[in-house]
Amino acid sequence: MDLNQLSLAVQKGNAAKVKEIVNEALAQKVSPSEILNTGLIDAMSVVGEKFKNNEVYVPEMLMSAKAMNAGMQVLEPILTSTGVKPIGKAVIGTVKGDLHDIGKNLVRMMLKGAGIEMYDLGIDVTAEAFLAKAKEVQADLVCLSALLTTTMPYMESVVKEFEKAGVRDQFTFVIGGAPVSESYAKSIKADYYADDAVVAVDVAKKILA
Ligand code: B1M
Repeated sequence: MDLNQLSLAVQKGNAAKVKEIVNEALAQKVSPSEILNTGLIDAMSVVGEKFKNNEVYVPEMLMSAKAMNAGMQVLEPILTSTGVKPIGKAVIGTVKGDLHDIGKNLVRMMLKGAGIEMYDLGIDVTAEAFLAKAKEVQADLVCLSALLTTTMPYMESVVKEFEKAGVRDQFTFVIGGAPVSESYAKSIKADYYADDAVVAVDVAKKILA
């Protein structure tokens, strides 16, 4: 199956076509990870590159994001299906000021698939909201996502909020997102950095083992 057609449908923001091709690919036994990586995620990189070069603008990026989400919705039941008993709890969200949620949703789905009970706070999440939810559900992990260099510093505000409340040591922070790095995680005293959703699962399993 030619997943290039899927990538093109995401790039064009054609959600209906994306759904159709993902269903078709699954019926032809193409693996969900190949559909995700080759068809969906790569398309967003192309869109990002075009945006950088002023070949597409915010409305087109938004259409592509909607199309990508349509594809992910089809894959979600497969990615999150797990027969195992929950191994822990995690709160996840995209930090304040940041509206990007595709990567965060992907991390949520994969962690859920790994048997972690997920509490998704969505986008534009304040430090106070992370703290309140983490305490309420007695989370093991607090997972922060940021896609902008301008919102990444807010991750430190979240860690500081937990310090201020005197509960920092009760939670393990995992952070990620395109501009984030291992050294940045260290610099803000987050516990772990995960490069992508697959690494996030490895990291979470290691923590909860
Ligand atoms: Co925006 N955007 N965007 N955007 N957008 C980027 C991020 C950008 C790199 C594009 C570019 O210039 N090439 C650029 C950021 C530049 C920078 O800061 N250095 C950018 C910009 C500038 C902007 C605006 C400022 C544009 C404007 O208004 N002028 C604006 C900001 C809005 C805001 O947030 N306040 C904006 C808006 C948008 C849309 C709303 C239109 C839309 C998002 C819609 C949505 O998410 N529902 C959008 C999109 C779609 C993108 C690109 C094209 C795609 C992002 C994406 O979904 N990638 C993006 C370009 C790019 O990434 N190449 C771009 C696919 C996704 C699977 O990858 O999110 O990286 P990603 O997630 C990965 C890893 O990062 C990691 O795992 C995921 C899976 O492997 N990961 C984690 C993520 N979170 C993690 C958490 C973890 C662990 C791993 O642990 C907890």
